[in-house]
Amino acid sequence: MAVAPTVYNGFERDLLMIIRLVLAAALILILPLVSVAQDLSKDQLLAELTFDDLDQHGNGFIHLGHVEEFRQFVFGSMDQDEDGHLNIEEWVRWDYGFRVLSTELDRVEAYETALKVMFAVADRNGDELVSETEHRKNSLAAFERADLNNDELLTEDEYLGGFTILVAIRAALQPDD
Ligand SMILES: [Ca+2]
Ligand SMILES: [Ca+2]
Ligand SMILES: [Ca+2]
Repeated sequence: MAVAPTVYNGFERDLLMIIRLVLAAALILILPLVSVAQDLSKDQLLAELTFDDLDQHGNGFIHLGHVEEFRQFVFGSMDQDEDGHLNIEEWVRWDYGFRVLSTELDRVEAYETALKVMFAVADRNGDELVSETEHRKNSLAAFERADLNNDELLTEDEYLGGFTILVAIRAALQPDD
């Protein structure tokens, strides 16, 4: 079976992971620990950070091409054993910085549950693996759902408000009350 080539090597993967963790840690240190759930929360900031990563030209819009490029990077980075599929362990273990945040907010269980639900959604054929094709379809579906005016661009509002993967993670980080 052909395994999709990945342009990122292990070092780059690790580096990205480290950068994420450092950024997340920096956010946690900078912001006051009180009133995390209110007003401009850390997860909001982290979400905006992902938008800025995707908005490569800094013009306030994300193209599907940007999302696909980033998705390929994420897939390669998640697929630790490089077998071309994501299993649930690889899926849950991967972190963009939100795990650090979930620990900080004492929401690890909710965060992991959200990830497992997303895995089940992405695994369309139910073989307990997410193939690259499934991963791509999942990402495309999230893009289309978020693109409220169907102009094939996501504004920051569309992305933060409607990109399912992000919305689910952020919801999991909110306190129950
Ligand atoms: Ca794998
Ligand atoms: Ca599958
Ligand atoms: Ca749009």
